[in-house]
Amino acid sequence: MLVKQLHKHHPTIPKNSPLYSIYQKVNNKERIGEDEALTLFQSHNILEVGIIANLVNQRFNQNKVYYILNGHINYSNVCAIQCSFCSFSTKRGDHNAYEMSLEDVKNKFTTFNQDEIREIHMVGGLHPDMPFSYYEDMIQTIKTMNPRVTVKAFTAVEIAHFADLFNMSLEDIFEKLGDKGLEALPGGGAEIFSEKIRRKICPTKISGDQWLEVHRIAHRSGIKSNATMLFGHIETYEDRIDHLKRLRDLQDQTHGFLTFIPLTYHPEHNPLRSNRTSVLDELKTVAVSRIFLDNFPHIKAYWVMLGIKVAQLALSFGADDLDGTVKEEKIYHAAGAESPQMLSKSDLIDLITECRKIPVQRDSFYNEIQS
Ligand code: V47
Ligand code: SF4
Repeated sequence: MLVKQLHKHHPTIPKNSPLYSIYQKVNNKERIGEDEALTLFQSHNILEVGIIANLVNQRFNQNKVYYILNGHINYSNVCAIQCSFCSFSTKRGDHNAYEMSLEDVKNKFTTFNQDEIREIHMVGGLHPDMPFSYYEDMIQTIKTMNPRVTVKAFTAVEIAHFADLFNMSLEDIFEKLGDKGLEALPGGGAEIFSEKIRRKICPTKISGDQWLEVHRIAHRSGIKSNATMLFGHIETYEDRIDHLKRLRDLQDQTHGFLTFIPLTYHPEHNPLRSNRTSVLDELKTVAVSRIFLDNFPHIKAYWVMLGIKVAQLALSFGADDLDGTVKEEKIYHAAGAESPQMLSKSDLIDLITECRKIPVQRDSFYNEIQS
């Protein structure tokens, strides 16, 4: 009887809690401001922050948790710039530098289960001199081999690099890559938009405003995208909130973002700093993102980055998506992620049902796939 009652009524926050007014606001479907986001970040009451995040998540996704059968292809780790948090990039000629030929991409793609796979996540470093046709051909090859697969490829940083290198407008790039079958952009390269922090961690990368501009043009060209935030290094709470605010503002204008993915900084094999942030900070960041980004339908708990157990916990703190099978991801594993190289479909279903949530297989655009 008691259990039944607990399930019927969502948990609430006591009237004397410092978070009560924010709780009420969110409960009334009002948008919270930057000051309120700071109050949430500064709160030590992680459970109350989670209760508020759950209000928003329930509104969007009820008890569903999404997953996708996907694979990663990192076509090259050669990169023209060096970000201080990156353990993946190399300079051409380094002993571990690699470039996949079109044939290599084909072979890699055939290692994925062709009956199951729905999405390829394809990104790489900023390669100094591959021709534009290389990128077009990679997309076309995958689409020709398996038309059911969505190609989600190239971060805004790579797209801006192509514009620069091939002297093309962003519109032109999206038109040409779209013709070959590009359907979505992954959310990488956003890092933290704050100019001050960017100068320290990725001084030669495009600015935050340029990143947003690439996504704006993508959305205008009919290409949906994701957004990320790299946190837990040298940024402040204010920097995180500024980042979320700029994303929320763009989403108000375009509605082209599908999901937001907070990415915890991993410290191994890169020079930025030596330790990683706490699990509490990770959960709080998931929760505050869920509450603040009231125009993003989904928040992804990327299990490769959080680790499986924290990703499961994040499902009680506002996240509704675990990403997917993620076969052979390289960027996080280079930076010390201890998670496995891949999960199977039944692993994902088990992880979600263990949390008493409903597993839903999706495509890249969150259409449900009956399986
Ligand atoms: O932009 C690089 C991050 C991102 C480290 O769109 C690091 O569905 C932590 O964007 N520690 C790429 N993070 C990954 C990414 C992504 C992942 C999963 C799904 C989607 C999606 C996008 O990885 C980079 C950078 O922010 N990164 N090095 C590191 N040491
Ligand atoms: Fe290059 Fe991307 Fe690594 Fe920066 S994060 S060094 S742009 S691969």
